[in-house]
Amino acid sequence: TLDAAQLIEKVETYTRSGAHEPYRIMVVDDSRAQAAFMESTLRKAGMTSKIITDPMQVLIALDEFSPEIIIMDMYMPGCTGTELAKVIRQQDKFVSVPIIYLSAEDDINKQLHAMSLGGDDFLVKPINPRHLIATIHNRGRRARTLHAMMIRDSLTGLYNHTHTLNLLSMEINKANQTGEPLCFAMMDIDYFKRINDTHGHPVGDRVLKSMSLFLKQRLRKTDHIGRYGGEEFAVVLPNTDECDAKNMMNDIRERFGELMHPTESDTFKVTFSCGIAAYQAGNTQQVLAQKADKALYEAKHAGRNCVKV
Ligand code: GH3
Ligand code: MG
Ligand code: MG
Ligand code: MG
Repeated sequence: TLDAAQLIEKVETYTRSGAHEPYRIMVVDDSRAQAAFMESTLRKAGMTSKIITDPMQVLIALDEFSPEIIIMDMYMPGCTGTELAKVIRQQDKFVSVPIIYLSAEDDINKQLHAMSLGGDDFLVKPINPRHLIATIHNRGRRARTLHAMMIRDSLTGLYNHTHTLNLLSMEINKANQTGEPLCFAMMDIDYFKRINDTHGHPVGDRVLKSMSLFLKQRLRKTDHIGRYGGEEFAVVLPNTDECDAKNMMNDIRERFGELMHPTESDTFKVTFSCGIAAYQAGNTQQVLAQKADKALYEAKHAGRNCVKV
């Protein structure tokens, strides 16, 4: 039998992947010469860039590229950088993305005005490449830390409720494009209140950690694992049909049930129940979550420690 304590040791080291991925920078500038300079400067610094010379393309590019930082020219045909910043800030998911103005505008009043309308920095052209890269590094590091905190649950390091649903909605869009199957599974630990009551809250917390690490180890890199509520977990399973999802979750359920969870003086076992919803064309993320919740309810009523579709 496996020891849950050994699992928990590793939970800390299992945190965010992608911490060293290159920054994704979107550059909005109508000047092709400036765009080319930016592209090569960012590439030399090991960053990934998306150059937009037509401001009308910004909104589409935002969704596709999902930048971590936006570098914005001030004067472009058809609109100004501040107008674009305003539109970008209206979208929830881009509220916290740093916007750095890079413009030849040297009037301090205009610079401050631009910053008051949603900009984070104002750099003046021509810019020393090292100055530019240092600014991006500082902004990027902080933006990444904040973003990681916003989307994760602090006890387990899994995605939080909101982000799990965002990922589900993203995978629904993908499934619509590719025609691949998609499943959403919800899990709830059985008699968890009794575990807390018998062994204490800290032991309950350790069970939650071992469950989350267990899921991370057993599921694929492409699956998204979330802590959906107190002792509820949810997983988004792309490219997985109902039958595969059921087999996968049943296997995980059985193996998790074999883990020995330690107390100061003893060990005990824990099980969970699981409900699975298979995506059908037209299902929204709310509908899919409701279907999984209903299946989970059936699993509980069937006596717990089982998987229902
Ligand atoms: P069932 O088999 O029907 O799911 O029963 P249950 O006892 O698991 O369900 P119930 O919803 O009654 O209890 C859930 C408990 O989970 C109650 C709450 O105190 C506990 N809980 C919620 N969040 C945490 C947490 O972060 N840590 C710990 N230790 N306990 C938590
Ligand atoms: Mg310009
Ligand atoms: Mg519950
Ligand atoms: Mg429960």
